[in-house]
Amino acid sequence: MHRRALVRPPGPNFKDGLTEAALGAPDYHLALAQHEGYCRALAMCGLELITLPPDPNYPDSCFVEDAAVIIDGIAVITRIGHAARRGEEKAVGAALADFKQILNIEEPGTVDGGDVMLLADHLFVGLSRRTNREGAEQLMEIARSAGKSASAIPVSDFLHLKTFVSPIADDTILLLKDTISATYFEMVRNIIEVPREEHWAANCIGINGFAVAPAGCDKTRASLEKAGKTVFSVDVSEFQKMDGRLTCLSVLI
Ligand code: CIR
Repeated sequence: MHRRALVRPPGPNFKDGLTEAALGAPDYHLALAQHEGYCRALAMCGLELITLPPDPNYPDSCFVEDAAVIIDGIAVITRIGHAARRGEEKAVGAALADFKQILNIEEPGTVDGGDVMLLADHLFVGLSRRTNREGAEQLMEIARSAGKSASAIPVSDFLHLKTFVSPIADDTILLLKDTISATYFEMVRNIIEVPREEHWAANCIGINGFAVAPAGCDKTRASLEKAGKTVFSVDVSEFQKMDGRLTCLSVLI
C-alpha cells in the first residue's frame, strides 16, 4: 500500500534535457499543466504528494524516479547513469530521509530507477545504457538482504526496462508485445500485453487498485479495466518529447 508520492515539476529549462525522442521541443507551460494533471491523478489514487522545487541546474530533474528505488523501508539513492543528471539525487535523498533508511549505489555502479521494477517479493533490474552490471549487483544485493529475490534483464532497444514493462499490482505487469521473452517474467502471474501502437501505455502506474495510463491508449485502458482497475488517463505529451513516461515522474513511497 503506497501512501505518498514524491514529485518535482519541470523547470523553465526543461527543453534542455536529454532526449532521443525526435518529437520536437516541449512546451514548458503545457508541461507544467500536464504535471499538475498527473499530480491530481496520483491524489485520486489516494496518495499524499511531496513536491520538490524544480532545480534549474538539472533540466531532467522532474524525472525523479531515476534518482531513487524504494524497497520496503529502504530508499536506495542511485548513481544516475548519465553524468549530466548526476546530482539530481541529492534533493531526492534528503526528502526521502524523512521516511526511509537511506542506502546509496556506489561508484563505479550506475542505476536509473527507470530500470528497476519491484513486484511484491521480486526485484527486476534492467541492464541498459544507464544501469551497469556493478550498479545492478549492488541493488540486487540490497534487495536480497531485504528478503527479496532479484534478477537482471538485458535492455537493448529501449532507454530503460520500464520503457516496455511496468508493474500494475503485486502479481500483474504490462508488457509491450514482441519485446522480450516472457520467460524473464515467469514468476509473474498475470501479464497484460500492450499492442505496439500503444507503446506509451507499456508504462503505466498501478497503485492501491487504481491505474494511471497515458491518454489515447484505449485498448490498454480496456485491458486494465478488465483486470479490475479504476483507470485515470493523463496526457503527458510534453514529457514524452523528453523520453519521459508516467512512472518516471514520481517515486512511490
Ligand atoms: C533522460 O534521458 O534521462 C530523461 N530525458 C528521461 C528520463 C526518463 N526516465 C524514466 O523513464 N525513468
